[in-house]
Amino acid sequence: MGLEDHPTVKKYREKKAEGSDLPEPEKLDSDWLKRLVLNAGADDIGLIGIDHPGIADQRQDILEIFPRTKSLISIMCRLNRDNIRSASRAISDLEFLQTFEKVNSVARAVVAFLNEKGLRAMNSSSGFPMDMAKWPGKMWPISHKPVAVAAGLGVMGLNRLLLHPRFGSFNVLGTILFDREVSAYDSPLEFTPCIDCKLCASVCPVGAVGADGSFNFATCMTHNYRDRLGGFQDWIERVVSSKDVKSYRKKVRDSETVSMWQSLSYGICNKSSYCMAVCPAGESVIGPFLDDRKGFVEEVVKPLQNKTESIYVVPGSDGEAHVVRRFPHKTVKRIGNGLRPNSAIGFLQSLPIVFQPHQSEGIDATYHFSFTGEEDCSGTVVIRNMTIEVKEGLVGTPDLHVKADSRTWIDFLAKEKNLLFALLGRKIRLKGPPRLMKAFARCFPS
Ligand code: B12
Repeated sequence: MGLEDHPTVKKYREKKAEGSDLPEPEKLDSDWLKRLVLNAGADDIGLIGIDHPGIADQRQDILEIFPRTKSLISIMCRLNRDNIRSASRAISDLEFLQTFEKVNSVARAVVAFLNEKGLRAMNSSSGFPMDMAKWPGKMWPISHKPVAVAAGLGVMGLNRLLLHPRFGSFNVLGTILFDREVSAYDSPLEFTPCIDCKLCASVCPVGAVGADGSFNFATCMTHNYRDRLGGFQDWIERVVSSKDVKSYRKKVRDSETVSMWQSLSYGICNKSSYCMAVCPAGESVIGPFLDDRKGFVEEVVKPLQNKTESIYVVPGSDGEAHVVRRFPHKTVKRIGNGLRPNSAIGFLQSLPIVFQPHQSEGIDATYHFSFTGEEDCSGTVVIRNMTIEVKEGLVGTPDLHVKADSRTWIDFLAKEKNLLFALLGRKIRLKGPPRLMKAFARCFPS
């Protein structure tokens, strides 16, 4: 049988001759597309083109996973807010898990429909799975928030969440990529739904959300993600380093072991999402806050602030200092967060993420790093006024110059090699006062 006689090929040729039942013009009708996505179960949607400046920094990543991308559909599903506000993690996590799943199924159904109509489209996960081989770097193929902002679904608030004009922060996002332009794209919202009440900053147990607009990624992740990613890594290392059952139980309480089991078996659970829970932004959310602010704080904010619970922090981090100062009734649990670089370039890139501003108080120094051996790269780190700046190459005059064999440096960061021995063996060399090295280490506790 020749290829042209094969039943699949014959069917394809017949269908192609019939033409598609989609609206024919090259550009898809945006109203038709929006109706399709809303009917599939989304609560709101926005459309942007691949060349939108708001996603310029992730354009390459997107085209790598789907080179045909011409347009992006930003999808939003709302979360039931009383669930998210509950002090019971079980109630809140159930809502997250189901809504993440909902976004994924809506996106999947839309992609299947578009495929059926002869279009090429692809959906990425709203949360997990991610590309774990890229850990500890950017493992998510698409950053949904910037896509949603560009597509007019909302604006990022002080809590760093996308605030929808109607549903506020109570939403989960997803993105679909597809291979056609549309008749009309959306524009960003002209105002921010954030009312700058700072309740998110007041409730965050680890102080990750700063009232000044700062956000401490590592601190948020260490607590929230105790039962996943780097938190799981730390747990495994506790298991391995325990010499017997008794010593394991000293490190990990029974409730923590079963919590890990739940996250692994049922679905990912969070230790906090309080910054979302207390947010009064959004037309359909703001009422109770405006009508009785004190009552709102009593009902929604106080139970989360007053809750007695374990808070997971890296020793010496801003998070630890925050719990001790602001929430002395909560129990500090000192852990590792698994955020250790596996390359010299990764080390330089990760610094802004793991930087602990308050630990850097009083430091005003420029550091040069020159790596040789397996990797040949260099970078400049400026720590000043409790901020950090990382530049490629050696820029300006350093107060301390660190020259290191890249492998030795990575092993040292992973606590597998001793600094003193590395200095004696000249695998790591310092030019400048060693106290600056100590000061540097203080800013990046691990
Ligand atoms: C990484 C991530 C996190 C990180 C960093 C959070 C952040 N604000 O960026 C952590 C672990 C802290 C986190 C926590 C939470 N997250 Co989250 N998270 C993501 C993820 C995967 C990408 C975030 C992102 O795009 N950031 C914004 C852009 C602008 O940042 P970026 O340039 O990509 O990278 C920056 C950071 O991400 C960071 N970074 C870069 N590389 C790495 C590597 C690591 C390991 C870390 C920690 C950080 C980091 O530094 C960069 C420079 O600023 C998205 C899912 C997705 N695929 O988009 C969900 C997402 C942002 N998260 C979401 C949610 C719900 C949460 C939590 C509420 C979960 C919970 N219950 O605890 C908290 C809220 C914390 C908060 N207030 O922001 C929702 C937000 C929905 C909304 N309304 O905005 C999203 C969109 C998932 C979804 N599908 O809906 N999250």
